[in-house]
Amino acid sequence: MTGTVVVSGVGLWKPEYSISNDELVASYNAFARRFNTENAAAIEAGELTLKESSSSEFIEKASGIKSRYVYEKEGILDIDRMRPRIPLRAEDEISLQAEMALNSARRAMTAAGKTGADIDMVIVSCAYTQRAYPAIAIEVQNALGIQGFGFDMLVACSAATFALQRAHDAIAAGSARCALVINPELTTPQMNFHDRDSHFIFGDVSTAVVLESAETCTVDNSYDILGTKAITVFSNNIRSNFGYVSFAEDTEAFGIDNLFHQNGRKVFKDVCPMATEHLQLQIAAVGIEVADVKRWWLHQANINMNHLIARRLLGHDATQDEAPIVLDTFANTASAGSIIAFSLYQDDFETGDVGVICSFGAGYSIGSLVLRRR
Ligand code: CO8
Repeated sequence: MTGTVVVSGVGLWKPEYSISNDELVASYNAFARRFNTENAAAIEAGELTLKESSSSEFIEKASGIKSRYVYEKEGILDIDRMRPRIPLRAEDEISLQAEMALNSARRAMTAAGKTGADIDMVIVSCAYTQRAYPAIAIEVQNALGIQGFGFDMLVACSAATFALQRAHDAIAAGSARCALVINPELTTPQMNFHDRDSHFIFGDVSTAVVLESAETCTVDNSYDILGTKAITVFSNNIRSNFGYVSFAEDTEAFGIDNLFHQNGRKVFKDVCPMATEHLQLQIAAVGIEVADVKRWWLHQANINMNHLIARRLLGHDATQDEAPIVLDTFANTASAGSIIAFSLYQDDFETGDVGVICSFGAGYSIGSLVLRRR
């Protein structure tokens, strides 16, 4: 390929159900009350710890989250279950994650004016895939009638930006013509809804982006990719230990220790300066200044993190136009957050306007793309 790689379409799909903080807290507190009553003697003897109440006010103040979309609601709120109830699908049915992926992929393809025949690379990239193989990406490829290749990749919260960089590089190198990058983030099955510290954090969603050579792009609403950057630095502060080796370790594959857990305070302190520095270097690397950037489509984990990072970059508190917040209604959707922000906050972009997509999270991992409206 010669010339620039462009983003020519974005698609967003959200589930039908949403859970408000009040609904989630009512369920958790009913569970905690029952636990405390049933275990009163053990708590009194110091053998078990009393479960404190959760609160909507804490959740909104500490995270900015007011509600979250979820694939299934009743199982999460049922205190005898506290996890989504998802019917098993047969091997000859489309898998749930592929279905979510297709919902957003078709929207991105429509936006880019592409059919399956135009695409030759599919990456499904997210925090978890529901199975190891065949890849969800190959299932999606098959459903869309795409010739070429597909694969899955996992980079937690940076899965989208890292996959966009992979797609960019493949198109730039000529090993792909047009790529579909999809982030079906089905987070709720990996959450511990019994854990007051984290029961409110995540939501389900799927996003997708089409990338191609500028030479083949046929739509007006498209973006030149001016630069991409990905970094990782090892940290144990955000972990999910679920994995196939549990079977051989004789540990409980679905045990509480294997679900998502984190030291949120430490993550906050470590990641904010890393993300700020990453963005400053990235902007400098493409030869522009912070003031040249119209919009920062930041990862959506915590409103206070986004405010802090934006303030350090801009020197003032960011407006919703400068660094839009979508986590109030979506919560943390792992890698999809910055893509949701990009999808919902770009209609006012004019030719030459520059925006930056940036993710930060587990690993640690930070990824970014600088985009200029064509
Ligand atoms: N209700 C009421 N009080 C609470 C609650 C609650 N639900 N939870 C905690 N508290 C209490 C605590 O007990 C504590 O009380 P005390 O002061 O008496 O000890 C007090 O509130 C303060 O607790 P924290 O210090 O923990 O509160 P923070 O202000 O730090 O807020 C946050 C907690 C919101 C978690 C915050 O630290 C945060 O958002 N940090 C950033 C985390 C982050 O970005 N993590 C990235 C995670 S995602 C990722 O990278 C990839 C994962 C992908 C997939 C996941 C699928 C499941």
